[in-house]
Amino acid sequence: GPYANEPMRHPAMKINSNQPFNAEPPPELLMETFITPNDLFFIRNHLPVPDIDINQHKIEISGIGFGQDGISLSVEDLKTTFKQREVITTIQCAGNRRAEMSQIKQVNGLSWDTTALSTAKWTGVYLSDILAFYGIVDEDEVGIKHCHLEGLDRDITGQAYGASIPIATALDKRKEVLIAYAMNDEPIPRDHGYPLRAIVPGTVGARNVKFLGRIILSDEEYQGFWQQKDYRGFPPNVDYSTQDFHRFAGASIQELPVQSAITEPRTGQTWPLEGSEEVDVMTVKGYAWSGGGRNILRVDVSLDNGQTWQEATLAPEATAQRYGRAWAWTPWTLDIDIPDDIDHLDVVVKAIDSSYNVQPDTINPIWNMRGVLNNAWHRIHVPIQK
Ligand code: MTE
Ligand code: MO
Repeated sequence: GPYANEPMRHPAMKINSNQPFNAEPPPELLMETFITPNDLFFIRNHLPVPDIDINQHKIEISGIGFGQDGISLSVEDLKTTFKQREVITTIQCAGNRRAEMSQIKQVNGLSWDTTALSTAKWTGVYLSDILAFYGIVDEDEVGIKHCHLEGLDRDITGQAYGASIPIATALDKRKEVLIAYAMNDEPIPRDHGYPLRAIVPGTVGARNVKFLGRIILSDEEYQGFWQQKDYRGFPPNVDYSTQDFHRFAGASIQELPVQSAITEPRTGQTWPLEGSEEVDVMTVKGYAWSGGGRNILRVDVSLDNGQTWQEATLAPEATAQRYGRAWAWTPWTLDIDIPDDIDHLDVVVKAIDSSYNVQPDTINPIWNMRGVLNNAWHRIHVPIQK
């Protein structure tokens, strides 16, 4: 069948669906390193993984500005014609933390926990360099509005996975949109887009198109299912019982909102007291991240549902990121003194980004039937064992 030729996967990955393959890494393993090892990078496939011969592969570029026939470039052409660039980005799925949203009211989609995101160093060429080479530098002049990115993975009807990004994002050098051929200094693994992948820093996972086959410049958005019917926000009052619910689909998701989560300890996991120390300490760890390159300014942790807050320590690799181009996440950690005579701790985290955007304190006001964009304060419940 169509899934007979899937790649090998790391046995520690927590599988959300087998065909197509979807899995997230255990949180403790994910947060061990700033850059995620390739075999622990979360996997989100909508379709079987295609098997592409890098020596035969050519990426086609067409549409407005590319004449009747367009052009095609081999991987070798990309490497020899354009300057090599490196970008470290966190890719986050729109459905990260969907499982929590379902606890409020059932939503539809893969039940991701807190780790449908990972970070890698990508090597490739800027899409803006390629477009400039062919004379396309100003979208207003030629009437281009969207840049389509289409994969080579297809469903049984022949429909490919595809998406689009605003042309302003594609043309802006400072957005660093990449056509990548390497992930952490290795050829991109099949699950993550071999041989070529679009990397759109600061933008939702869904637009980081893997197995990239075609780029089309257009005056309209990509017309495929995952651009038009999915990866859009719905208002909280609309659900599948709403008549003609597709009418309420909002704009396609592009840059993501500010996010944070606790990865250690896990909710429900009992914390054993050492007893020998004067004060028992619990080390809490997690990540924060924001879309659009917005830096994380601060991560706040509360033990009393937000009455009082303590400031977490941010990872130096994260705080060293340039202003407005913080594509990678901000790992953080905080040592908490465990008060005497308690049998549990409820820990809450929230982050603030460089636009002073904050996270909503509860899920209710952002609940949506597709379970996307959950960035409410993350809360864990930790039983304390005396
Ligand atoms: N590109 C193709 N061609 N096919 C896909 O199924 N999934 C998208 C995106 N690009 C997808 C794709 C989604 S929804 C996400 S979250 C990311 O890839 C996941 O990237 P990863 O599997 O490398 O983590
Ligand atoms: Mo996704």
